[in-house]
Order: sequence, then structure tokens, then C-alpha cells
Amino acid sequence: MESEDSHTGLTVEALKRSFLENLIYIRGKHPRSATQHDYYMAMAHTVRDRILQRWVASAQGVLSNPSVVIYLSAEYLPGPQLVNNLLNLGILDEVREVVQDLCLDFQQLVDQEQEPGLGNGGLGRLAACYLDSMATLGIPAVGHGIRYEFGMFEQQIRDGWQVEVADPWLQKGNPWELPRPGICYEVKFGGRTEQFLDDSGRQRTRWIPDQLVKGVAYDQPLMGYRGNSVALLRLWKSEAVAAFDFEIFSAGDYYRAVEAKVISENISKVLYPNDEPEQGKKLRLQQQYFLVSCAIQNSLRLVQELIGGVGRIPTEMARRFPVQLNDTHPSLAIPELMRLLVDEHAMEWEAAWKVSQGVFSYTNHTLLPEALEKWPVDLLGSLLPRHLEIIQEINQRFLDQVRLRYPRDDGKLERLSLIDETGPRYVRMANLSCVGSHHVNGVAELHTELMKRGAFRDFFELEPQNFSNKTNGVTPRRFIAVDNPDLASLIDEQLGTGWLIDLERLRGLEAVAEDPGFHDQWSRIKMANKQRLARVIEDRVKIAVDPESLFDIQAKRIHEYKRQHLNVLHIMALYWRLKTDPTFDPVPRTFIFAGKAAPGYFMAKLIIKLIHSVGDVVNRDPAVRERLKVVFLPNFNVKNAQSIFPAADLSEQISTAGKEASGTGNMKFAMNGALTIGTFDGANIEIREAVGEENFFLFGLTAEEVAALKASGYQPRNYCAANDLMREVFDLLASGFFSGGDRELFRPLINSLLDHDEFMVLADFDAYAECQQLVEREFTDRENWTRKSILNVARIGRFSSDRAVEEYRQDIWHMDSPTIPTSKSGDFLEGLEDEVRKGPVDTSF
Ligand code: NBG
Repeated sequence: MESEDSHTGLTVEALKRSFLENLIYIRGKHPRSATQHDYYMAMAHTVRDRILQRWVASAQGVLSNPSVVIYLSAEYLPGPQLVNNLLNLGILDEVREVVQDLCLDFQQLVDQEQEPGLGNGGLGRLAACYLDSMATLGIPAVGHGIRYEFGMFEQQIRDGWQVEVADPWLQKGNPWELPRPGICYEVKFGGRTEQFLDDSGRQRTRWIPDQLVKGVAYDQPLMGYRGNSVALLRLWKSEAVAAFDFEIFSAGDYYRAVEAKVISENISKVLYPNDEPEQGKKLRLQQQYFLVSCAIQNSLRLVQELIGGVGRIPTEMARRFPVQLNDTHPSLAIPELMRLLVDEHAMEWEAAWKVSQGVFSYTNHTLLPEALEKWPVDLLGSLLPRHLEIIQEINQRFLDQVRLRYPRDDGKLERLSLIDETGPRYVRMANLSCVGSHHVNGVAELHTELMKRGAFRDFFELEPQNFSNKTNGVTPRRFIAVDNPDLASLIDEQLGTGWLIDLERLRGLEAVAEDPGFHDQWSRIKMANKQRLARVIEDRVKIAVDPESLFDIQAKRIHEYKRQHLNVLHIMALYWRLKTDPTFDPVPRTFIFAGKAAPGYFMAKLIIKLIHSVGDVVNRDPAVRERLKVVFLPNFNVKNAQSIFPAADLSEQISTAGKEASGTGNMKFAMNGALTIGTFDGANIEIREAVGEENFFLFGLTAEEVAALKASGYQPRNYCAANDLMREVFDLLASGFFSGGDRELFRPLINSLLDHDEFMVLADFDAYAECQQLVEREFTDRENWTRKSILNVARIGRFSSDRAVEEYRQDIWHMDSPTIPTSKSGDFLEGLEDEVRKGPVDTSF
């Protein structure tokens, strides 16, 4: 066998040989001493070789028609890579065979993988889905992010409370990344600026920092489905500029030199959980700047190499290298690009600004006021003095134009200003993002409308043509094919294999939505998935649940606006009815929760405690007669979600209308055949429209009704007083019934609901409970339920991230439709010798 073949071959034989070779040559292990982890690593390297071959070819392809999407995001949640890559390479069966033939356990091997938890939730997962789609569609893309040494904390539960444990995901090594010590940039912090006259007599500014760190690239190629196109995830790690600061070292201050190293390395140390006030968190601001400085320096270098020099930036960069800002976290990229062009490349301000505005576009992901980023002017000025000057200059020029259009409208100026001057001064990152971008988008129709009418109204009025909606989507490769392989096979049998890259084809399932034979297969798969989840539950939290019961699942970050407590109130009400009314005979249900709370978000953590407390009582009470079970599955992440999405009968998407920008869990559940109970919020609205009103359980106030009720003076207590069951539930909770007699434990939650209820839980309670009764009735008619489940999948095609990315490509990035390279047969190494002799052309890839 050719040695080349063992790096690239896709046959069982070639894969087996490669696997065994890697065990020896990469792990240095004989099978007699190899652990499961060694085998996982050997397999990962086997797969990585095949990806690298495609990546190298893919990167060369870009040279002929240079055009690359630069995606900037502080978060990515790519999930475990092994199975996803096997699927994309089309060698899942072959590798299973190799593993089986060697009497190893495939699942055990797969379970060794630590997922990179480099994000909080939907926003980070969306970034991963979009890279997957860009790779699949053949759109050249580089996603820049931070290589956090500690990702999202691991959630453990002790005595019903969330406990956060650090996530050292890199400890055992990451086979998917390639360190690129040669691709590194200096990042400056602090100090001051000074003016000087350059050689041509022009007034220029230079920044004299007082801290320097180094950003080093770690590359992870992300392969598209079956294609030969690969996207690049480039994560930056912070390091000291030199291992030791020699000046300090030679002055004899060894400890200060080491300290400087530690401080530099801290920048990429840990991911910040969101949903906590971050004002004043200097390290977070340092992280954001660190990311964009590395990304923009690297991108400018790439652009120069690919288009041939700085001189062509003004005409070429916006056209060929669009930069997408995933929320405001990377918005310092705007002043950073201005600084590099004006200060370092001596470009005129106007020309640089044109480049900048042409290049950037911005996606907003939330309208919650507390989540709209703003940084104290003093903090930003002390850390990034030059950027503050640039932001002020952008602001001044911008406000001058606004004044021309709206003379004497001080309110408008005040609202549009990049600096909030109403109290202590802040830089408003959303305003910076709007002014510095040529396009702004929301992530679902309602969200985009609310942007235009609310927080972004003045910007919209100024330039309505710059705004559009791009409803989110998720990748069916991960969320159907990887997570629910049996469902994917059934669909393959029915529709052939093209649907995974053309999700609208799922519509073909409508033809068999009434077919008893197909129903049978469909329900068997759902049942097997529920059995699998039941085993996971038994294994992880020691609760026995009945797979025949209705699996009612709410899996997402714990937040008051997502209203897990509305769900729990309903559970308590059902429980109370069961206890007090012997004739009450509800459909057996298993309520399953999963999700993390921000470490500093007390109320969210109390909700987790409440779920456990209610579960403890309900699960043990014989009066419940096996009708109800309540389960909390700890540590929700991409890996654990794999057993959750495919097993749901009912998906809970019950946010207060107007608060959930889009939601993407709603799409993942529906793609796996769950029916949704949901409010008129985010992408729920569009999902309902797509799958049909009769196949979606809608309840609750609309965003407008929520606003109107708030304006009219909402009194949650009145809702409680008017509803006997609700009152009883609150009394029960307050009495300490669920907390071993402790009347104080849930007091903060009770008071918050009865006194303020910012998220209108009580106002929606009745509608929710009533809608849940309808769910029950529908679930008892299994034929009917299965038909609805099939129709949900058949009509979910629109929510593929391929569709979403296509819309970005056409409407925002204005890129030509890509051609996906076909795989080249023959010797991959052919021609390489000559290339070596010619020497390098581009070094940024
Ligand atoms: C989240 C929204 C979700 C949305 C994802 C992806 C942030 C700031 N926003 O509704 O809450 O689905 O973004 O767009 O994390």
C-alpha cells in the first residue's frame, strides 16, 4: 500500500492501517498499553489527515479567485468533532467496521472527546452552524475567535443547586487543532498617544502602549458535508511577547518577569458567562480587543497577500472580504481597522472610513437592555487610548451629518451618539456597530421589526435600506444526521440522500404523513430515542422514567425571560390537582429540563433549585401514580443535547413575547419531530407559519399585548387572586411544602413574581395551562400526533443554516455563487515538489 493512501484513503483497509499507524506514530502506544483515549486520538488523527488534505486543496482554490468571509465571534460551540467529520467525509460505516473488526466499542471511543465549550448558548452555536454551512456551500470563510483555555463551566448539581466546575477542555490535548506559532501578532494595551509629522509632512498619531501581548493562531479546519470545501476556525491564544521580559529579567526582577507572562496569558484564559452585568470587567474588554486586533491584523495581511498590496485595499477589500460581526462583542474591529489603515498604513480618514463601512456588517442578537453592551469611557480610554480617540472622531463626524438632517433635534442626537452622556459616560457598542457597518440585521422577523421600532429606531430612520432580517437556521448535518441517525436513515430511504444539503426536500415526507407503515417506522424511531434518553437519565440522575410517557422538554439557558418557572408552576398545579382530585387522570408525562444559569444570576439558580425541589417531592409521591416525573439533566451542551433533541415529544419555547430574539433550540427540536408549545415570539412565529397552525401549540400574550399590559400598570397579584389553582400553588410553595418546611428558600422568587413579574409569567399562566390540556388531548390520539410530528419535519426545511447563509451571501456579503470543488483523484502529492522549489506566496493561510 502506498504511504500516501494511509493518509487519504477512504476504504476500510486504508482507514484501519492509518488508525494503527497513528496509535504507534502519534500516540507512541502499543495496543497492550493503549487506553480508550489513545484509540480516540489515533482515530481523530486518521480523520484529521483526510481533512487536512482537503483543507490544503481548498485554501489553494481561494488563491485563484480571492474572496473570503471573515466571521468575527467571541463564541463558538462546534461540539464534538469526530462523528460529525466521519459523516462529512462519508466514512461513518467504514470506520464503524474498522472499530468493530478490532473488537473496540465505537461509542466508547466517541465518548472520549471533550467538546470545546467556547460559548454560552445559541449565539455561539449559531456561529458554528454558519461555518458548517459556509463550508458545505463552498463559501470560503475564516471564523476568528478566542482559544479560551477554560470554556463554559461544567454544571454539577449538589443538593439541587448548580455548582460550577472549571472546564479544562484542552488538558488531554486537542487533536483537531494545528498550532501556528508563525502566525502571530502583537496586541497593544494602555499607554498614551502622541501626534507627529511624518516624512511627507502629514500630521499623524502614534500609540505608545504600556503593555504588549502576543496572539498566536490555532487553526481548526471545519469540513463541509461530502464536499471538498473546508472553512477555517482560527482561534487566538494570548502569550507573553517573549517567554521572559529580558529587560526586567536582567535587572534581576525574576518574579516581575514571570508575572508579566502570567498577565499576558490571562487574556485568553476563560470564557465569560453572559447574563451577568459585565460593565467594568476589564479583562473581558481586553479579550474583545485581543480577538479583533489579531483578527483584523491577520485579515489585512491576508487581503494584501491575496490581492497584491495595500494599495488595492480601497477597491478590493469590501468587495472580496466582508467582515461579519456576530453581535457587538467584536465591534472594536471597526476602530481597529481604522487605526491600522490611518495610523499604520497612512491612509486618509475618509478613504479608510469608506473601506471600513464597506467591509463590516453587524448582526444583533438581543434587545434585552441589560445585554446591550456599553463600556465606561474611562475604562476604554485607559485600555485603548487610541481607539477612544477614533471612536470620538467617528462620533463627531457622524453627529455632524445627523445635525444637518435633523437640526434642532437634540433628543435624536443624544440617542444616536456613540457615547451615552446621560449619566456616567459609556461607549455604546451597538451604536458603534450600526455607524461602522453597511448592513445591520436581526435574527427573526419579529426581532427585526422590534429593532426597527425600538432600540434601533433612529438608526433605521436614518438609513432604512441598511436593515434587513435574516432568520436564523441550524445545520441539519449535526442536528439530524449526527444526533438522530435512525431518523436520517428513514428519511434517506424515503427521499434519497440529497435532503441533507437541500433541506426543503423534506417536504417530500408530506406524501407519507398519513401512511400507516411510515407512521409505524416513525414512532418506533421516536420510541427508541426516548428509551435511549431514559437510559441516560437513569444513568446520570438515577431517576426511572417511562418512555411511553409524553416527553416534555425545555432545554436552554436558564433565564427569567425564557420562563422555566412558568413550566414549573404548571407542574406544581398538575401535581396539586393529582393530590387533591382522585378523578383527575392526566396523560403520563416526563418533564425534562436542562440548561445552565450564569454563575452570578441568583434568580436563575433559584429556579434550578426549584426544579429539583419540586422533582424530589413529585417523583417520590405515590399519590402521583406514575403520572408525573420531573428531571433535570445537568450540564447541557452540544454533546449532551444529542440524546435530548431526538427524544422530545413536546418542545417548550415559552419566552415572554418580544424577548427571545430568535431561538434555535425551537428549530432543533422541530427537526427531530417534536411538536412545539410556544409563544408568539422570535422564530416560533415563523416555525408555526411553516409547519401549519394546527401542528403547533400557540399560547399567550403577543409582544404588543405584553407592552400594552405593562403600560397599563400590570398587577401580577390580581392574576393570582383571580385563579384558585394558581393561588393554591403559591400558598403551597410559600408554606415550605417543596423545601422541607423552609419558608424562606423560595421567597425571593415568589415575591418577584407577585410583586413585579417582569416577564409576565402570571399573565400567561392560564393560557399556558389551557394549551397544555390541548397538548394532552392531542397526544392521546397517537396517529394524529405522529402525523403532526411528520409534518413538522416535512416543513422545517426553511430553518436550515444553509438557507440563512445563502441569504447573507446574497444580500449582505454580495458574493458570487461559489462552485464547490470536486474531489481530485490521483496522487495528491503530485506537483508539490515544484511548489516547494518555488517558495511560499502567501503565509496567512
Ligand atoms: C441569542 C438570542 C437567541 C438567538 C441567538 C442566536 C445572545 C446575545 N442572543 O434568541 O437570545 O437565537 O442569540 O441568534 O446570546
